[in-house]
Amino acid sequence: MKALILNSGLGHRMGVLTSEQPKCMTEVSARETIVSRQLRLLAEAGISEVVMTTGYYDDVLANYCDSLDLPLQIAFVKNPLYADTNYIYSIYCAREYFKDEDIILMHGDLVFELGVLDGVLGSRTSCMTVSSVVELPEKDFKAVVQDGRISRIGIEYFEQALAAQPLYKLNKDDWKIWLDAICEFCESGWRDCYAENAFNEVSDRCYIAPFDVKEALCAEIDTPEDLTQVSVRLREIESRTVYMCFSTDVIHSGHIAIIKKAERLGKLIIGVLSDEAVASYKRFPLLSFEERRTVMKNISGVYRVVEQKTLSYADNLRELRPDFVVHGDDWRTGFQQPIRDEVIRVLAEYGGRLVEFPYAKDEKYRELERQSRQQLAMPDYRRGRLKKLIEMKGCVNAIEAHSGITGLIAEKTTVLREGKTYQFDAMWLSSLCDSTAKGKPDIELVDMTSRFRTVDDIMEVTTKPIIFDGDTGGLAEHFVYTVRSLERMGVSMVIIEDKVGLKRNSLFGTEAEQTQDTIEGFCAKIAAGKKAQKTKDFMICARIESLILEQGMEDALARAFAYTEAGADAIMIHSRKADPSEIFKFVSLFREQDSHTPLVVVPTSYNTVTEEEFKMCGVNVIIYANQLTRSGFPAMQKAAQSILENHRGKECEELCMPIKDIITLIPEE
Ligand code: SPV
Ligand code: MG
Repeated sequence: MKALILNSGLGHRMGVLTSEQPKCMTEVSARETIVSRQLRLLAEAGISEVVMTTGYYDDVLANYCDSLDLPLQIAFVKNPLYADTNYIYSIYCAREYFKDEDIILMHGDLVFELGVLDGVLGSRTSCMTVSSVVELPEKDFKAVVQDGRISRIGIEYFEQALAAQPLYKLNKDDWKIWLDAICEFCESGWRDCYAENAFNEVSDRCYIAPFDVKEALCAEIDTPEDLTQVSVRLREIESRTVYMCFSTDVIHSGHIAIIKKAERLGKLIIGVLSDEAVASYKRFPLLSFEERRTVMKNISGVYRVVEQKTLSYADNLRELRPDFVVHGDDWRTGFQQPIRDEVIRVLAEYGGRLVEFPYAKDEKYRELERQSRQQLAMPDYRRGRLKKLIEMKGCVNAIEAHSGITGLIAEKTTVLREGKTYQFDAMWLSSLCDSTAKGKPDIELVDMTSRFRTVDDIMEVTTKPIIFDGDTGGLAEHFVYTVRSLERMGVSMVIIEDKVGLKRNSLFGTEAEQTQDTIEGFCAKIAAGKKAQKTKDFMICARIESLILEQGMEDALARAFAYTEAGADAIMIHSRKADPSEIFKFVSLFREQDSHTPLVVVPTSYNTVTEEEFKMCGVNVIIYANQLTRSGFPAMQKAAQSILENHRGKECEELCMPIKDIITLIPEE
């Protein structure tokens, strides 16, 4: 598509401003003239060829346009009769430059904002800019609109008319009809009228729709007063800001395309979602916040980058008050919908606007996301992530998983509440649940090979970090092999408990005979494990059974400090009381002497304490150790009973997950 710009006239009403140059070279801002702005916007919109008719000061204008160094090929066509004819004749002079193609036609004294040009260019039909909110001008163009199309254009029409500005997009067929009429006019000696007079003769065959710019800037500059008004509007337009939020760590062409569109609306401020917010709603970011911020800062067209700490835009919008928020239209449904609703509410507080562009659903972008997830599942990526999450969030949670399917539940369960998304941070590979799933008691009977098999099943279908319940760790000589195997597999942490002999589940407490290891013995096991490990990321957590075995707080604390001294990366304090006070007491006494070693709790019996309360008192890892197993098996028992009672499956159906949901939970690769 070519652009035709009409610049043959003098613009004598501009006074001294046009005494040495054509009107289009009048400055409209500190940086731009009318023509330089028109040409820049056309070039940015992807137009590469311009035909410009000239007359007065044609050399000055051509030299000036060349000096702008824009990626445009400009053909200058001088109207030799510029002093005595109107622009209908300038168009006639340029007629040979148009070969069966759509064009953009504009007067050289027209200043419009970008959205107007975008709208005109995006119109499928031929169109002319009009405004339904601007008062009908006495002496300027008006367009008569009938049945959704323009039937007349001229100064003299007031009935059924709208204020109109000479900016057109003309599809080739309409343009040909109009141009033929222009040629006929000029060849019959009608050279001093408007080109629109020729259009009025053929408007029944030449379909031009009105394009309503409403209050957007689209105005001709005829007088110094017009210039003042337009310059003020432009300053206001150029100070507009646009806000977009990005969580992505893989920038692709779809992101660049939407950034380019957003940037056309104003100075683009990008909100980069914090690591914590990304991890909570999507997946752990492959690139840290700092890296993502640097990438965004260096994308051309990005004016400023800020952090967005939550999925909710509200805080940033209230602080920055952008004129526009830009987003893909994908968030109109699904879990992002409440976030969108909130954005609309906050924008309404100060008159901002939401602009949505069609979401790029390209398969190659989905593939990129799939690859990122696969990368997160790889041992080297997965292993270190627990440490990073603890550093990032202060306190993380983990839920039990004992199979591929429970792993998927731990991986995919998401809850959105009050603009925040919640997911589990990690998975706990419980010895109790792994044994129970195999119908065996939790006494270290399920051997390591089988336990590793469970880890493998879970790892194959998930990406989240894994905390492995290592029971007692066995003999120190055996434990070193366990450490290496787990580390190699990509497990993040092993927790071993300070017991020896036949291990029974801790929740039996003193009902079952259990022997606690000596401090020296257990320290030696921790030290051997630490020595065996090959990477910095892997963590060995020492689990203290003193409170379970009623050995008292002092013993628990003495062990905690001895174990950290021996190299433990974290301490798990266990209790089977419903009252959490002994746990709080331990945590507070431990924190008096050690502010950094992560503390792990398993609140199975003291289940009234909230995560926030644990975090406040200094806990770093909260493990929901058996809830999936304990909730799953009764449901299965009920289903089995129902079938036996009813001798058929119908009654049990309502207890069952629909097959469709199973299929979505387990996607085919
Ligand atoms: C497990 O889940 O296997 C544990 C935690 O070790 S507990 O059952 O509370 O001992
Ligand atoms: Mg266990």
